[in-house]
Amino acid sequence: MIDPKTLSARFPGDFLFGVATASFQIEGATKTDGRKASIWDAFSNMPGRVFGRHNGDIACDHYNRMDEDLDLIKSLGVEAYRFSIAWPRIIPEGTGPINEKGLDFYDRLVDGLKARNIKAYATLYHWDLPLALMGDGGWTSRTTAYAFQRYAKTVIARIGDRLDSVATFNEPWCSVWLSHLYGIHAPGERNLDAALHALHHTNLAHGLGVDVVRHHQPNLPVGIVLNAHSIYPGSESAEDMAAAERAFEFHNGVFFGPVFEGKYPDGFMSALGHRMPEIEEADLAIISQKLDWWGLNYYTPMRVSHDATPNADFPATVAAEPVSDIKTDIGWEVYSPALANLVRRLNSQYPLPPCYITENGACYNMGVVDGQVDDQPRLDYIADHLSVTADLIAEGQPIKGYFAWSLMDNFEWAEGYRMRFGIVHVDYNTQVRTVKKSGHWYCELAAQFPRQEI
Ligand code: IFM
Repeated sequence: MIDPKTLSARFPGDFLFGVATASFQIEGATKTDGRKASIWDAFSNMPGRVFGRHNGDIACDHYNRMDEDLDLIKSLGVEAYRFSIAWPRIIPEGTGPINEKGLDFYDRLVDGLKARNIKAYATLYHWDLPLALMGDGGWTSRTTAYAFQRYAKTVIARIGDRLDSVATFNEPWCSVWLSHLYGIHAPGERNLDAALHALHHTNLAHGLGVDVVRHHQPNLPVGIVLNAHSIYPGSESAEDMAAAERAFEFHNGVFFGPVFEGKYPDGFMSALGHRMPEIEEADLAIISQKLDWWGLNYYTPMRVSHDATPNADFPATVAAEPVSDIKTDIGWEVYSPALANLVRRLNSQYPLPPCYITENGACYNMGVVDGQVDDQPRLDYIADHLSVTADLIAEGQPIKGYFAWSLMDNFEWAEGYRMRFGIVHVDYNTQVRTVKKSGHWYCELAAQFPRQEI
């Protein structure tokens, strides 16, 4: 086991350690204080969409247990808490009236963090789109980007003065491809044209959100959180290598390109540009405004081979076999070198600002035995990926912080509650929280920071 004190010595004294969650995954109270349905409420109530038809109605009941959860975060010794704000609490219909009670909740959350000397890292959109916006087509409609702009302005005007950092979007790859092309996440669409529309309108909404922050809180650092994929070819054949490059454009380039270079990737545009929605003249300038930081969520590599099916849509790839037999309980390959390769490639290809690892962690489902949760494989996973992170920093890669996903077990989207990522165990019957072995280990590490350099 890597000793946390030894590992801590490999990080700069101002490295930031935090824990992360997202609104729909922990809050519950989906009908309380004026909140209305999100696309995830509707999706999880449909048969066949979410394991066991689990839903977010109660989740970790964080809405009602916020103070004790903030105490829990404090007890973990971390410097920052990354959370997301639920749009359907703030503007329950997506457009229309603002719900003061929803804003009050996040006001209390941010004040509670300040009172405990914990930095507040907020995300404006972590997938809980107000259901009413589906009446206009959700993210496939350009109007949703403008609705997001107003929502962002409402949030920033109310709590922006006390945030330490804000991200516009969490993992647009999921809310675009996984939600509109692969049908796994809400709204469960499987249509490339819908996905291409969602792609551009999400990118536009990100840019409009950056505008809002720059205008209303010019000193608030703003960024975006991307689950960039570390992509490997299934073999060294020329066909598979080319497939991996196409996959890089499709899974990474369509976000990194517009946001950091002001353009969609060439190969992607040659193949699919004619099916994109209208890209108005100013759009790419809005999308590519300079950011203060970007967030990387990394869990597992992606391996692809060439798809020889005639007329297969770009990127024309199929999944290739993992190289490692080591998998977490959700079936994701554990392979930390992919994190290093990814960070190096992204920094060499794009002019990126400093990076925070805004999510990293592992799914292991062991429970409480005699008051303890022995989740050694999660501890090893986190230690291993932090060790890679320390090496990256040593070679000069600008990584400023790390947030463990997740503070506590929670609603794991299409997997419901059966898949657990927390460093704190949640008993969903009693709502008792139990810090796992990985949580105790992470606490020992995080408590060393910020370190006074002598
Ligand atoms: O639970 C999710 C989170 O909402 C976004 N990133 C990946 C996590 C694990 O799947």
